[in-house]
Amino acid sequence: KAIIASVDLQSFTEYLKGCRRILALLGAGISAASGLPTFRGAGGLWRHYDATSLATPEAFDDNPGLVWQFYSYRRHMALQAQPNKAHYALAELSRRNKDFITLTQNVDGLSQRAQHPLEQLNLLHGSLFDIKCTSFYCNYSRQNDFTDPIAPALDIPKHSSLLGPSKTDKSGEEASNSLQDALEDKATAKDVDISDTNNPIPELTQEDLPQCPKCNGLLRPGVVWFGEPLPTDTLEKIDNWVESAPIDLILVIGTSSSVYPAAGYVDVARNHGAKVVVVNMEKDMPTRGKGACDWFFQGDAGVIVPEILK
Ligand code: BJW
Ligand code: ZN
Repeated sequence: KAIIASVDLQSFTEYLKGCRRILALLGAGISAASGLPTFRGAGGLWRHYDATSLATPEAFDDNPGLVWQFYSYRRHMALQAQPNKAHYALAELSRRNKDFITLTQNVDGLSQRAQHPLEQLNLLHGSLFDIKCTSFYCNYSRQNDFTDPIAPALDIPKHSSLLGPSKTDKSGEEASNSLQDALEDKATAKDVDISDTNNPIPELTQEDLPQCPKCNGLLRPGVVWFGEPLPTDTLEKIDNWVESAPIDLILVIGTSSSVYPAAGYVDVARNHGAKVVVVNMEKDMPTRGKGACDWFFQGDAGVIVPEILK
């Protein structure tokens, strides 16, 4: 249950009224209300694996089949999930205020599906629905590929007794990658128990995995793994925005603020004059602990964010 002290809310909304240049930094916690697991803490396990240990180039080199199954599962879950009131409230704020930009670490596509204006949405860690080739000399990539599963061998329902038959099980039906088709799939996020280890993880070979139409090489998810650079054009765009005038406010929503350079934007904003508001389920946040935030609202972002942006 959300706890909002009315004095805090009042002083925050008073300040917000005078704000023009606002930044939001989003993390996995904003999508928790949509039923998607976070990375750290409870829910940060996929089968026996720590989610962050699979989000590395080394894990993919080592066992692309395993890492693809993890991402195929994440794609499936994200497609079954719906944006929540926090995604919609931020989308609405962006429509009202063209001096507001959002930096999201999330790859789940929920802000986009809440109609967040895209020119004000910066994807720091890529997207589950972008795909790119791993071959050194090949620059193949594609965006907004909602095919689920992305390859027949990655059909999670086939390997899990916990899900009903998927659309692709219907013989003779052509694979489609439209978002609408993916959303019509009947299974729901609740149907999958990620801690369930009864179904062994199948060992897949390269032929089972998504292949590049240009060079037959192995494709990979277009997300940013540890040790990889964030998209340069996105970082430049943010830099230009940050440097162009003082910042009034940064909203830090549902992130452990433990991954850089994303977490560093809190200090960047503060150094450009911003006040800091943190929305998090847990009160022992790094940004909070350092005594460095001006308002802290503890609780579910899905409840708090629409409330404080009203
Ligand atoms: C709720 C809630 C509810 C729950 N309501 N709240 C030392 C110092 C500085 C940097 C480094 C360092 N050592 C290594 C580095 C670099 C490294 C890094 O930061 N490591 C740290 C772990 C220390 N960073 C990188 O490697 C980055 N690249 C880089 O630095 O490149 C440099 C370079 C330059 C030039 C050439 C080459 C390299 C890349 C980082 C990529 C991170 N990728 C991932 C995976 C993305 C794909 C995928 O999704 O699978 O991004 S890891 C994972 O963590 C994911 C997330 O976006 C990211 C952040 O996690 P997030 O969103 O904060 O989630 P959680 O789970 O941590 O927190 C959720 C929060 O929500 C919690 O606080 C809950 O309480 C809260 N919550 N329910 C509100 N209902
Ligand atoms: Zn290729």
